[in-house]
Amino acid sequence: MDTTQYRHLIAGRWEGEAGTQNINPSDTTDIVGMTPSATAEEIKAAISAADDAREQWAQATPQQRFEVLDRAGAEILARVAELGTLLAREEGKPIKEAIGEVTRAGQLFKFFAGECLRLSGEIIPSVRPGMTVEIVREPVGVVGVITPWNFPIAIPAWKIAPALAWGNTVVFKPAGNTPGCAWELANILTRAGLPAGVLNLVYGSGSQVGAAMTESGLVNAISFTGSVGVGNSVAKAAAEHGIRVQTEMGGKNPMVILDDADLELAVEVCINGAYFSTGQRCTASSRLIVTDGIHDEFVGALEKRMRTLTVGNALDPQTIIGPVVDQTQLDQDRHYIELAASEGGDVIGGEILERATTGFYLSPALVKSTTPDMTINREEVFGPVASVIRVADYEEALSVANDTAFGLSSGICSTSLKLASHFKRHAQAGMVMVNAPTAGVDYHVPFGGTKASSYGAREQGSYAKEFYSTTKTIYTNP
Ligand code: UN1
Repeated sequence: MDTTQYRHLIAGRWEGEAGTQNINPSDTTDIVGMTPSATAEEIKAAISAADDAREQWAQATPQQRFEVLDRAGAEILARVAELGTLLAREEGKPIKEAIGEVTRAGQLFKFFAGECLRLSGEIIPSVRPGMTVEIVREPVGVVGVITPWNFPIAIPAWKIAPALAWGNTVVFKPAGNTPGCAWELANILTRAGLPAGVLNLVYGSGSQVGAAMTESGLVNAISFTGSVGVGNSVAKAAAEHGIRVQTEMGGKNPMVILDDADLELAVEVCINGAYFSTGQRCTASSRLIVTDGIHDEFVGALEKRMRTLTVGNALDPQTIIGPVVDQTQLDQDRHYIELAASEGGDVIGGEILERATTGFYLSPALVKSTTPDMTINREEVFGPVASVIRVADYEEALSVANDTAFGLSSGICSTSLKLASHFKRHAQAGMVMVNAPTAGVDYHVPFGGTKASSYGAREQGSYAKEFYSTTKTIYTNP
């Protein structure tokens, strides 16, 4: 298969010498592409280009912005199979899920294209005679977009599309593991007619690009998705420089299974939430909290279903669970699995597997008989690993579900309207799922969490304007 030479996109020009290999985690002999790493000058040039393009894009008409985003969405949707193959190849997401993610990216561009036409303000009578007050929304300015490898096209889409829709310019720093999707996206937006400098793409070290963004004096907002450690340091640096910031970080998402749950549905919900996308989702269900009466039957059925999950090459249509993204992540997954066993958990699966091609294959792991204080129930693994906590009743389930530093997504499987309704109100999370997996969200509604999971305004849907625009209040005395 092809090896693509990626380049930075700075002020409309493709630049940089390709240096690092982009390796296929399903087959480490397959080099997907070669990625450059930005020098300090290149990062500076990208930020300046975004600053230079600010005024032009801020003044573009809603129609001009709509057309660019709509065309980009159309191209993504027309190429879902091809882009899905690239995504599967560079990230290891099984092809069907990869195509699903690319489709979501196309839909996000279409949604935010529509948002360009829905920009509105308010006119309010002043408390002073004769005076009128207008409240209008304006772009924030230059937005730094820092994205992770686990959703290499959907997350860039849900940050870049609203940034552009509300008239901002962008400096985009994608994750090192997934440069290919970022490269395609930058090409698509360029072909869609985005003026030079409105989107700038730089590859390189996260800490170097992040520091350049916060210290440049030209970046007005940063949207970050990634680990808790990096997210918190980005937020801190942004605050020190008066930069608006939004961070989406980890999860330790609970899925509560009550005695009255539909067993078959609960098993499917947990299989999907815990293991799809190889568990590499901040929304993954990693703590399965199960009440006493259904515990044994549920765990037995889940184990049986786990054994049917085919682990293999992401490009093989039979694969349900792809490889882990790289060796570092595989080591982290194995570390947590071993730690869970040493702390008294009963581990099923979680073994390194060999396949026809050399890759980072790990069988899904279930850690039974755990207690809420074990490390496996406190820290995010970010792999195909879930644990089971047995509880007496709904009250205990709710309290265990909320007993975490995180608060992204929280789920319950129950046929009781009363208990599910109580859970919806009392789950400490930004998103609550009833009889549905904690992961896998719609593209047109707010996304984000509470506690250590998220900081700043929500992403996605119309609510994204709270981050990507700012209000101006205008008083007129005619
Ligand atoms: C989803 O569950 O559909 O990094 C999306 C993540 C999240 C996205 C999850 N920001 O896993």
